Parts: sequence; structure tokens; C-alpha cells
Amino acid sequence: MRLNTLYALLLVVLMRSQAQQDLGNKVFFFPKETDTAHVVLKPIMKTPLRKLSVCLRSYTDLSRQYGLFSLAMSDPKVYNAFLIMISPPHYCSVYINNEQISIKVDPEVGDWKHTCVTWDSTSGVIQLWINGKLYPRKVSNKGFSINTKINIIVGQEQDLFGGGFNKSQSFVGDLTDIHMWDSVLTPGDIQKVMTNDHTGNVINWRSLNFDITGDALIQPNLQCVKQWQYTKYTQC
Ligand SMILES: *[C@@H]1O[C@H](CO)[C@@H](O)[C@H](O)[C@H]1NC(C)=O
Ligand SMILES: [Ca+2]
Repeated sequence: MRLNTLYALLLVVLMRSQAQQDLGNKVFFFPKETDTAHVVLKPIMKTPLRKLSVCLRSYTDLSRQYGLFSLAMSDPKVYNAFLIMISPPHYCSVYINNEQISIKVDPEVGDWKHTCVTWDSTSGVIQLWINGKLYPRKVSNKGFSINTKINIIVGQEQDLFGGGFNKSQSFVGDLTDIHMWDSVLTPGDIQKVMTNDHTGNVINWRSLNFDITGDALIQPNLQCVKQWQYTKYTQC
């Protein structure tokens, strides 16, 4: 009887730590530059990734380099297995298997920015979409795949598996609507993601399993983007 109660309690604790949250109308807010504040995003992933798409929205006034999305592999040790780094005002870098691909983009403006990156191992083709605009495509690491021993972090950029943070590359500001897929989104899907009409099957902002460490907060999204093309901001 007592053992049963103990098991029941343990189950509740386990289920709580596995709980998924719907973060619709919420943001991760990173209030200041640190080398600690970050969020680990736990993916749903059973097989290696040979295709992927990552989309998220960001709002920052940083003018220095910062990491937007950091995926590291532990075995083999590939800490920039998939990384999105921004170097304002003109460059967005996508790293696959530690190879840096820089893409020249329109200058940063003080506004919400919706970023999607897709990669297909079959061709190596990388697509970068910012606010629904496709930038010139690039190629990296044809044939590479990302195995399941990974750690995904926002707020910091990993120079080690789950660590090696540098505050000069940390993110400061708001992040929201983070989604990841094990496929390459079509242009139509990307339009849907922008209007929050398509959710990820590897990471889903509306059903997110995550751990917050350090000085990062969940805050209401004060400017929800419902119909990006038509009325840019609506109240939540
Ligand atoms: C931290 O990042 C800055 C800016 O990118 C760089 O100049 C510096 O060398 C980095 N420090 C370490 C220890 O990696
Ligand atoms: Ca670094």
C-alpha cells in the first residue's frame, strides 16, 4: 500500500517534469547580458535528422553578434551541429556540422523579426527566410545527419555540450513562436508559420517541453502577430 503511494507520487513528479506547456501569447524574455541565462528545449526526436526547419520570432536591440538557436551534438562532439548566429546589421550565419555559411541580409531594424532556416542533407541546400523573404540559397554538409544525442538551447550559444557560454554572444530580448520540424517547409508552410497557423513536430511552441536556467523569464507577448501581412500587430 505504502509502496503504491510512493510509486503514485513518483509518477506525478515524473509527469510534472515532463509536462508540456502551451506558450501561445508568451515570450521568453532575457533581460540582460549574462553567460548563464538560457532555456533548454527538449525535442521530440526518435531518428536522426536529415532534413530540418527551424522558425522563431525575435525582438532585440542588440547591435553585437548573438546566437538565436544553438543545437549541439555530444557524440561525435559537434557543438555547432546546427546554429543560427546573427551579426547585425548585415549578416546571418547558419552553421551545419561546424561549417559557417554567412548570408547577407537586409539591415536589422528595431522590430520583431521572423526567421526560418531549412536544411536538406540530400542536397545540402540551406534556405533562410526572414519576415517571409527568401535570401540567396547556400549549400552545406550534403550527406551529414544530426543524431539524437543533442542539446538545443536558446539564450546562449554552446561552445561545449550544454555549456561553454560567452556573454558577448548571448541573446538579450524576447523570443517567441519557436518551432522545429524534421522536414523542409514549403513556402506555403512558411507563410502559415508566420501567422501562427503551423506548428513544429520536433519542437512545438504550443506544447513545449523546456527547462529555464538563470535570469530568463516567461512574459506575456504584448504584440501578438496574428495576420502578419495585413495588420502587423494585434493585442493579445
Ligand atoms: C566571446 O565572444 C566574443 C565576440 O564574438 C569573441 O570576441 C571572444 O573571443 C569570445 N570569447 C571566448 C572565450 O570565446
Ligand atoms: Ca561561442
